[in-house]
Amino acid sequence: MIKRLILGLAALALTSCGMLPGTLATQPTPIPTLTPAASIAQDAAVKPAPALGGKPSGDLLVWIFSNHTPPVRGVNTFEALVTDSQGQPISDATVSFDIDMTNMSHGKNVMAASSLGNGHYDANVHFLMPGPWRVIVGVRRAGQTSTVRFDFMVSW
Ligand SMILES: [Cu+2]
Repeated sequence: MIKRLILGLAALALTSCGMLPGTLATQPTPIPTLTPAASIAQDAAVKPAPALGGKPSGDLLVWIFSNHTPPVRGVNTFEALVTDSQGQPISDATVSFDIDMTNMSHGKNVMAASSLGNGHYDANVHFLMPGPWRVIVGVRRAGQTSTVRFDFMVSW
């Protein structure tokens, strides 16, 4: 019964996008590999896994990692690393992951990330379909919110 319901929801999700899996002809693009700053590379807590890339936002630097490379349809664990411009971890922020497809909208889907300490924050994110997605990482700190966007392909 539960399985039936889940399958029904999946079919509904696909239908609501107006796309069937077979019509997704987009070739997955490689996800940029993180080239960490020397100070960050020395941080043993940083996972050696390939990342979705690192980007500046104001005086912050934000990296995003996934436990799947590339991310896959279904549940993935995303981890953000937030540092200052010198690579020092920022551990007192409130971090969120706002995900959606870039070629269609699946509505608002924002996950609050948990702090792992040493500038790391993680949350499980759920991708309904393969194809082009983006995550907007929100970093709230001292009353100010910075956002950093990463675009990537989700595979089957
Ligand atoms: Cu979709």
